Parts: sequence; C-alpha cells; structure tokens
Amino acid sequence: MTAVPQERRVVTAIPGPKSQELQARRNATVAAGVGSVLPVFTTRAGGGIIEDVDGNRLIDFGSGIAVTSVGASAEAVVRRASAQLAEFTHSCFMVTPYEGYVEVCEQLAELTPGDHPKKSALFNSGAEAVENAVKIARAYTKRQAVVVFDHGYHGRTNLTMALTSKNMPYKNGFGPFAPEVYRVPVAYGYRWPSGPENAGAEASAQAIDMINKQIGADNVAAIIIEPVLGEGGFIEPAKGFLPAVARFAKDNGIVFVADEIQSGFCRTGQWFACEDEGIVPDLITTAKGIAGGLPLSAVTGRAEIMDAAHSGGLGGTYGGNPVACAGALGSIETMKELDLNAKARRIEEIMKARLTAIQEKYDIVGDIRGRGAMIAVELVKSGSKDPNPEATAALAKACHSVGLLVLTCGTYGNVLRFLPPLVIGEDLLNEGLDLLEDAFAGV
Ligand code: PLZ
Repeated sequence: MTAVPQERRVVTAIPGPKSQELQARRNATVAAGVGSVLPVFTTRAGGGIIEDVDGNRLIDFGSGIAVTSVGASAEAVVRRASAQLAEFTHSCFMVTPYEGYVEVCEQLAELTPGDHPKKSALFNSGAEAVENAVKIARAYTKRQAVVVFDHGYHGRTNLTMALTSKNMPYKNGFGPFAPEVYRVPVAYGYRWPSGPENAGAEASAQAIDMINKQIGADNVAAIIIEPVLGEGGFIEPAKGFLPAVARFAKDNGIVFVADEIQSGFCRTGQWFACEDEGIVPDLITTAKGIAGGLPLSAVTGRAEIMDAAHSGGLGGTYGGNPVACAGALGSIETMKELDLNAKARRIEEIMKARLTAIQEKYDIVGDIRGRGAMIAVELVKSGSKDPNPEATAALAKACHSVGLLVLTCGTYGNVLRFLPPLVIGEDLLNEGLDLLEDAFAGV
C-alpha cells in the first residue's frame, strides 16, 4: 500500500478519457437509477485526496458523503480490518458471536451522550439503523406513530423513504409508503417567516401543537430528528428547538431518536451533534463515519428501551460484520488519537472565515451555516431569498473541473456543502477554498 500524495493534480479534462471509457461500460450495465455526482473513477484515496484512473488528484470536500472522516485509507482502519480479514470474514453474529461486535458496542456506550446504562445493535446501512430504531421504539412504547420533520432525510428503504421529506429523487414513483408517519415543521432559521431569533420557540410550539392535535401524543412511539439536518440543506435547528422537542418527548413517554448518521463521530466538532445543546437522546442512530468507509451502522440507547425487542427480533445476516467492526475500532482509535473533534472545529474556523469573505463579495450567498467540518452555503438569487439551484450546480461544476470535489444538497437544490475528511491538511483545505473563490468569480 502506498499513501496517496497530498497534492492536487489535474492532468486531463475531468472526467478524463479513461473515466469516460469506464462510464460508457458502466452505462451499459449499471442501472440508471444509481447516479454519481462526478463520474471520475477512483483508484486510490486517502487524507484529503481522491486519485482517479487518469492520474488526476482531486481535493476531497465530500468524504464519500461524510463517511471517510479519518480518510479513505486510514492506517488503523486498514491495519485492523486487514488483520480481521485474514482471521475470518464472517461467522454471522446471530450464529456464533465474536469480540469485535461487543467492543464496538462498548465504544458506543462510552462515546454517546448520557451516563445511563446503554446497549447497541449493529447493522449495515444508515437506513437499516433508522428502521430498527423505529422497531425498537414501537416495541418499547406499544405505540405506532412516528414523527419526523420538514427537510428530514433518513434513507431509501420503504419505511425510511416515508420518513424522508423530499420527493425527487428519493420517493417519486416509489410508493405506497409505510403508514403512521407524520411530518411537522423544523426551525429553519434562515427561512423562518418571523426571523431566526423566533424560529426555535415558534417552530417547536407549532410542531408540538400539530402532534397533539393531529396525532395525539399518546399514539406516538418515536420522534426522529437529525440534530443537524444533512441532505435537507445542513440546517441547524434554531437554538431552543431541539431541547423543546426532546422535553415534549420525555413528558409524553415518546422515544426521542437522534439520527446522527451524517452528523455523528466528530463531524461537527463534537462526538455527536446533539451534545451542542446538551441533548441526551433515548436512542441514537449512527453509520457513515463510524467505520472509516466500511459498511456498519448502529442503534444505541437506553438499555431498557433497547431490550424491549424480543430475542431474535433484531438482526440480519451481515449486521456488525467482523471486518466492519475492526474498521470501526480503527476509526474510533484514530478519532481519539488525532483529536478529530479539535480538527473539525479548526476546519470550521478556516472555512467560515473564507466563506464570509466570499459572501461579502457575492450577494448570492444567502447563508453560511453548519458546524465543524459540516459546513454549507445556501445560494439565492441576487437581492432575494429565492433559491438559486442554477448557480449551485454551476459552482459545483466549476469546482469539479479544476479538481475540487464538492457536493450539493438542500430541499431546493441550492446548498453547496463541504464535508472534508477531518484529517485533511490545512494547505489542501485552503487550496480548495481558493478554487471555490475562483469558481464564484467565474459564475
Ligand atoms: N440518515 C441523516 O444522512 C444518508 C444519502 C445519500 P444509508 N445520507 C446520504 C443518498 O442519496 O442515498 C443518511 C443520512 C441520515 C440516514 C441516512 C441513510 O444512510 O447508509 O445511505 O442508508
């Protein structure tokens, strides 16, 4: 294994000829429904760089959608996963268990908020974790309704599609959806009619009123929210919103679930984003950053809630695969050793300063927000708050063409989001921001 040089290098058009050739093969055999943000075919990746088949090296502001926080070839992840691979690839935890699974659950109990007794169950994908959180909350409360929020994203399976708010591309034509899912407002400060300072109190009051009037609190098994809404546009619910909703859940025997699949594991400069307002969720779903790129997810929470599902009621052939667990232990070890929470906060400091300078020059930057290495700009039409998805797409394209991988998101497709690996060098980070600034000048 050779480490990828931490330097941007553009030697062909992006995508280059070899990527284009592979894209033609892909188009012949890979289903059209599976898209790619930028069809450059990867050969190596690590630190803050993705190398492609044409020899280009891109600066990575995406981390494979907030997954490779420790880099895509972190030493401890590779070492531990390789060692495990040589011992055994699979036994199925439901058939004969192994220590790695237990160790990951011990780490989750230690790292997640709250000092109550905790238990975990491991799965493969984020969506699977969310589905299981709903199963567990229903088993515990013996209630059915699930409350989710405007702009929320929870996955692509049938139940999690129902929990997800945005129709295109996630839901359109894929119904019917799972029943007993209800959506209420979230405190989206930038777009709250009476201003961000009122959003927390007003939105929580509206959400709670809707739950009481339209569902009945006694029918609600779970309230599920992303403490920073990811796909919906990196929306940080205005201060006061999350505590009010969590308190309402507690007062009414509702399981409060924090979906930290995107925001968890040091991404926002804390182990979990809900710590920012001192929230202790009953259940927390994690995936993505947990295992340095290997597929692993978890539901962690209060032991008495987690134990409500009957023996044999939770599981899956691959859930908590031993190689993925080894990767998770390597990823967590790296986060602790390199203090990646501090790195994420440093990334925020650098990015917000540079983005504020860009905003002073370009009035299409409506809002700069996010925490840690989960930062975004919301783009609007000049002199208004009208969403500007065209400028967002043009900026992303301009960045891609010079070797800076950025992603977009948002209900209106007008949010440019930055999710660099937390281990990215400051020189690469600043070079990426220079390229972004050039892109603004060009668009
Ligand atoms: N919950 C908060 O962010 C995954 C989706 C990409 P899976 N987000 C990236 C796409 O277009 O499919 C996500 C998330 C939150 C749940 C999920 C689902 O996680 O591992 O993709 O199933």
